[in-house]
Amino acid sequence: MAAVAALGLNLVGCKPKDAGSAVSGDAAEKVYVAPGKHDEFYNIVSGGFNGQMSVYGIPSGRLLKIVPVFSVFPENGWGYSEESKPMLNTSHGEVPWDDLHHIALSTTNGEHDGRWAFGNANNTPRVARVSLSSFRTEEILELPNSAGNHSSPFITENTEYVIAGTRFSVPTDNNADVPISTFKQNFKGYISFINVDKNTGRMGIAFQLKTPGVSFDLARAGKGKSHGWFFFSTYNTEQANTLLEVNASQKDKDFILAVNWKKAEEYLKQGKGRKEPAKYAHNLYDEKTHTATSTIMNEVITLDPKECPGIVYFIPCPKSPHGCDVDPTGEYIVGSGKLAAVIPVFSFDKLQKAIADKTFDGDFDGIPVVKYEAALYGEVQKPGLGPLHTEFDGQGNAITSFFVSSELVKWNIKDLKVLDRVPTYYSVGHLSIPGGPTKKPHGKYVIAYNKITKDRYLPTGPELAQSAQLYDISGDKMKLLLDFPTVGEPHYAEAIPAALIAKNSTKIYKIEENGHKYAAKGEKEAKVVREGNKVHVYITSIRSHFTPDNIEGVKLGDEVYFHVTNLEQDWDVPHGFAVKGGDNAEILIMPGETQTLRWKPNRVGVVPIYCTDFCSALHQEMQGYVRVSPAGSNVQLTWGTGKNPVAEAEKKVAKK
Ligand code: K7E
Ligand code: CUA
Repeated sequence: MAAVAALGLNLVGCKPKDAGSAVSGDAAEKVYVAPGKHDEFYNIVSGGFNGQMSVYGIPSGRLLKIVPVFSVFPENGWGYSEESKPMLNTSHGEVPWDDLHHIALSTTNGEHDGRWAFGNANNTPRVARVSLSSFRTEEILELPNSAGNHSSPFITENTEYVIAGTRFSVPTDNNADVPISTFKQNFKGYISFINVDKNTGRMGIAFQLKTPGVSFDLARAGKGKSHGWFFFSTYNTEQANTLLEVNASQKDKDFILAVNWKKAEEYLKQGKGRKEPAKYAHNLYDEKTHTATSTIMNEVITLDPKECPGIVYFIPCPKSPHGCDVDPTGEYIVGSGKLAAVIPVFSFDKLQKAIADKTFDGDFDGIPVVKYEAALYGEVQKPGLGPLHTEFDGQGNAITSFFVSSELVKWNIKDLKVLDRVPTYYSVGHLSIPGGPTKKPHGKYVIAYNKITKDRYLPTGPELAQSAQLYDISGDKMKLLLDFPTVGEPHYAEAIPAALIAKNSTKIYKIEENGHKYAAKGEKEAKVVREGNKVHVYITSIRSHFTPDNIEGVKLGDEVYFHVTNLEQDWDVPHGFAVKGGDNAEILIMPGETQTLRWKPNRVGVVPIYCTDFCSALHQEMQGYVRVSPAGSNVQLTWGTGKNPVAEAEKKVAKK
């Protein structure tokens, strides 16, 4: 137990000595973005336990948007509207929440192309793709044979693949009822290779690599000379299934797993893949029908490296590695052992030579282990305590985050010398340099995503906002410029020049292209249709009224579907829609779009509906009524907008 206590103490972050130190005099000027001016970078930030992505401007730190991904978001109806519900479907049914840790922005030739942001669901394993034009989640793909999708999503140079490694090794889905104590025999670590369509971004699981049962933590693709390879940090190579805090920290070294995915592709072509039954959801949002669909898939192709020599190798890495990062040239692979005293830097060339010469140190569960020294380029000595993640500035330097000693440390990749260190407030997790994981980092800033906030802001009860910190890295010394609070608990984030994204932003959806089954593309198409106990309301919104805004003939026991089409064709004119007593949320309808709110009235009366988004001077007038009558009542189904709409509609009905 003494060991546990000692370890526990060690891992709690400590406060840097000069906590609260002043920023340099010109800091304010460097982060000041004048009113009406735009930021230089978009910062796409993971939401951690809120399951969302958020978008900030850098250098101002201003929050621009929250993009719901894996979690329901009542603010705009994500997960509440009928159209978006299928996005949260999984093989377990609807899962309304997840834990999003990592962002991967799509690249072409290893450089940001500004098309998509990928994010991982850590709890119920899924990968999402968010459009950087509409800032909406377009696709969510569930991953079978996985548990705790932490080593995810990471992308190859041309976004050929998004990969996702399982954090928990688990028994294969179709042989799952085994004793936990049979970990070593039955538990496997699966890595999913998800292919991404060049034009549409559409994802699919190309294959899964079935590896020995270890925990995958993080990963990076090779680039340049190492394009075609992938590197994963692993821990729990002790293969413990209980008290991992102690039992997974026994070995002096864990592993980095090097995967030659080009070679895996060759084996697949030779038919070495095995089709295995698997159940997982594939959810797609269609911008034309404004509707998501969820398809349950039944099969996945697996590759067993034991049957495919030459695709995977283990490299020893001290100790409990967390981050595994590849420098812009693709030559250097940086491991960050949370419990290690050094930062090991591996050489891709040396790794290739060691593989060719078979400079191995035996094997681990049938996979060759390359000798540590044979793959090692060198070690950064005395870098700090608890290294977690490394990013690159594009000037030949790396910056590593240290959780325990609560600092960012800049070091030179070639000579492995520490150049500079700055404290973080407090206990930094991930860090992000704009373009840091790409072949051409944009540099200029580093942002620290801190795990502990304490006294940095006005106190807000037991829970404080997480804190991000922006540093200028354009000179020799890193300089703190700004603290800004964040939503959720950010882990990784990426920043990308605004110029790559802003010009492509979606402004409206063309009403004539609206392919929604229940769209009313003009007020003339507005109507109410009864199908048994289902009542479909085709309702339009335009400043500042709904058509229809008076509806009678709804009865207790009915299920009402308000299909709201926003007829506006102007940027930034969404309308909202809410109904009193509704058991879900509001919906927010973008110009040209149709969204549906389901409502099951549970009492007799006249129920108000209204627009929730302040859309015009007469926004407050944008409202209506629905009359709910007892089941079996003979009130006619009538509707309208205008002068006594219901009375007029009744007259028409009477004439027929
Ligand atoms: Cu927070 Cu990337 Cu989940 Cu490190 S991980 S900090
Ligand atoms: Cu429409 Cu307020």
